[in-house]
Amino acid sequence: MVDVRSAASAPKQEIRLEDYEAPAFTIESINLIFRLHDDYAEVEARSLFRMKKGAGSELRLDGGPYMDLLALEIDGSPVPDDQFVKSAEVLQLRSVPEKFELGVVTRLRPRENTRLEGLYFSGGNFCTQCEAEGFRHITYFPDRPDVLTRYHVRIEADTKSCPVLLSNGNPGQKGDLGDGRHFAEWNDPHPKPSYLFALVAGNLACQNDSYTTASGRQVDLNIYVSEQDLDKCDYAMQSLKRSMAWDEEVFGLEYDLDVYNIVAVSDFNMGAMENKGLNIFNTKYVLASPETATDADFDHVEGVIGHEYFHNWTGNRVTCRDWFQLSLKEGLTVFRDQEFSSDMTSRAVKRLDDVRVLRMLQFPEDAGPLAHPVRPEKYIEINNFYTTTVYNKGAEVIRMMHSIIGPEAFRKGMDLYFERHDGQAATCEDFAAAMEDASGADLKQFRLWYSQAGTPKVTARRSHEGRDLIITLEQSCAPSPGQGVKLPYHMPIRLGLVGPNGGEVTADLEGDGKWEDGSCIVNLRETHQSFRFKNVPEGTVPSILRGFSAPVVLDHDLSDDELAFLAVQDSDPFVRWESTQDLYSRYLVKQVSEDGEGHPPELLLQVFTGHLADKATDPALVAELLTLPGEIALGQKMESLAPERIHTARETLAKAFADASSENIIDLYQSLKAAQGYSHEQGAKANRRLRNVLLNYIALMPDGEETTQRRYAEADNMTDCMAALSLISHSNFDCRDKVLQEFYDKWRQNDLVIDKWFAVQAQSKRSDTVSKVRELTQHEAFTFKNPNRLRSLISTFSMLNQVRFHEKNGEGYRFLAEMIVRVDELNPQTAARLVAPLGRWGRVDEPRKGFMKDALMSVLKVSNLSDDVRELVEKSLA
Ligand code: B3K
Ligand code: ZN
Repeated sequence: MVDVRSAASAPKQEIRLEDYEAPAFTIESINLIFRLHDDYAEVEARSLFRMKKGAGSELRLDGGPYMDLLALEIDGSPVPDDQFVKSAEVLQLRSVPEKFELGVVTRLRPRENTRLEGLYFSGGNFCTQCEAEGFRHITYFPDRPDVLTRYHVRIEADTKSCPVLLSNGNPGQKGDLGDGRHFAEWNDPHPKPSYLFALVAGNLACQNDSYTTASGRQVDLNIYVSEQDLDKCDYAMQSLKRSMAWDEEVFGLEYDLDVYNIVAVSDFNMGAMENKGLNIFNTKYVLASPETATDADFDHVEGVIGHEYFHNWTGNRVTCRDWFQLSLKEGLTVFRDQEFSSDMTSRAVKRLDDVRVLRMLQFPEDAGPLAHPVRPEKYIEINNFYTTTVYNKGAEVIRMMHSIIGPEAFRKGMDLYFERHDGQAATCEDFAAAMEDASGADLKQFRLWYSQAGTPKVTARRSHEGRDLIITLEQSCAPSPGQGVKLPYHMPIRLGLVGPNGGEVTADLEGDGKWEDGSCIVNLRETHQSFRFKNVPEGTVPSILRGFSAPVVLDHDLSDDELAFLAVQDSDPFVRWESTQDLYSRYLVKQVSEDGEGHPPELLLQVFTGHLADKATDPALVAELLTLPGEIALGQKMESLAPERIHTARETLAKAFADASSENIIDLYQSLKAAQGYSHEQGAKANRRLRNVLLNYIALMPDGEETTQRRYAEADNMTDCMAALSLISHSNFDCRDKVLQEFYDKWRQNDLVIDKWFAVQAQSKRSDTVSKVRELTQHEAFTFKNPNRLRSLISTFSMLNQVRFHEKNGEGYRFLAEMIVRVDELNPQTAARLVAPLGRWGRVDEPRKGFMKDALMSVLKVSNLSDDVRELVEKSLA
């Protein structure tokens, strides 16, 4: 095993936004020749450089420690040794002409590349990952997003082992080279930064289709996968076509090449990569069949296919000037994929899912030692900034602009942004300016969302004057690392007024805001600001933060009865859900702090049974209304985390609901049984979602084991199978071990399903989980080399299983620390992604706090730690 860290050099220096300097050279074009061999690859790069006016004649190129430099030439002549200096990361040429062709030949070892960045080997195929700084591990080059050039690529490889040769752009010549080798050429007419370069060579099967764009251009669509997965690409292909049509319809954006290629590989650090014309995907987000993928998996495939496709405009045609601007493409593209999925499925349920993810992952990041603004100001390792703040909070920032200026102005703003910046590397400021210019709105204060970290808190209080209702909003934001004092944000708060009979009330507003589709969007800009609604009927209840219109923590003064009223009556699905959750949470938090065991109040049971009987609402939403707040969400509502007590209180309430409503639950469960067998239609998916939520309660009833086991045995799709398996995995049912073993034996050939098998055990609430998870790292199917496998066991355990990760003896923390060190030897990027849960020590009491810090310290003591892990561990301890 090669320890990738031993090749690394001195620790990297911090990079700062304020130090940005434009590049000194432009590059007209690059010709790349890849000569791929079984055990090495040779890369010849010829680029036409042109010095910018006033720039010095020194040329600095980025490089990496894992490649050999075989040749360096200027205009065809070797550069003498005394004319350049090469360190592990930089190649510096002392003096170059104003215009010249730079020739660089490097030798790489893709098979030894376990970091999965640059050129590597996965499942028998060569593939690349260049974002953010992987191209420098292929050749010496100005590897920065503001250097755009035209790529011509030629790939030469063995005909038998690599029949498929792909790169960006449109296909060019191909042919035989003799000696069992062949070649293919690719030309990308669109100038692009190096992070969008891609290459794939291997033995892959292909599903083809085609799409005709609005202006009549025919595009060949290809999805490349390994032969045995060819039957699982239909959904990805349909999703791609839906994405293409959606972007034309909603944003007037068409695809711009003759081919769109997608390749699925099993070893991948993230979900997927938007390389121009050649997306490379984690198999997890391409392959889906009802037998092997859950409904949620199908949704993720559609979302990620959409996301990468939408990057073609937001990311590729307009790219980022520097990596501090990452949210320019990621926040915007997440917003676009969320909107796409909302249009394809249920907008209400999609919003709940997105808010849940934001709260579960981004809020803790924003409240902890790794908090950073949507546009960070400094970093050591940029890969550590592909965070939920940059992505998901970044998307919320775009969504707020959309709310403030309205959908029409937003579309105009997008048009203007493309008109101004197509073909350029832009900044978040450019985007905000386009929105401002298109709408006439003043977004000066709004820009604080880009520069200030932390989740603001908004307090809403009511008062009455005669028949007028006055809502006073107050905002604050706690300090975060490097930011002691925060200025007030400009945030759109969407409000509604629900009259005593449940109808929407529209009242004249005194204050900064406007009514739109039954809701009023008010602009909160001050620390303390009031909004007067005139002449409001008595008994009207305000519905605040409809659609979760701003990423804040809301504190309101609604009574339990008012929450129960909104839970049933509000026209806004988000507030219905939120009110229900608030009601359940209030009770649970009280139970935890008082260690209470009493029966839940009648009001809670009424709300629960009311939702059970609701036939007018989408069953997928009803499923959410019947789901208790998760343990992590409950933990966030407490000063100091009490993991076991939260777990017990939640289980106790679930059992009380199950006991009190057993008949209704069973009746509804039976009535939802699919008459016609499996279908992937929205209605069928919604019914499955509801049915599986009900199964959670049924599992707690006297015949729970039998029903759950039957559900497992009769499942004709992976959604139902996993719902039952997850309950079995939590349980002490006699069948538990046998069922888990059977599942493994049945699916051992399918990596993505085996990932689920690991995850379902990592999530188990049983008291033996930590030791089981540790044991599973010794299982024949476990490997430290595959990021999906690592995430399914280690991240699932440490990020989703609150009660077991925070085991009082500190075993969960020590286990995670050991894993971080093990993974770092092979793959620093993935290792760094494991660190965050250990940084949450501020949330727990002793002895946990001490154990968490000890675990972090133990990582820091390891010699040769990667910059990736070191940066996050040091920050986590600060
Ligand atoms: N842009 C890539 C992420 C690259 C991560 C590099 N560490 C995928 C995406 O967001 O679409
Ligand atoms: Zn993205």
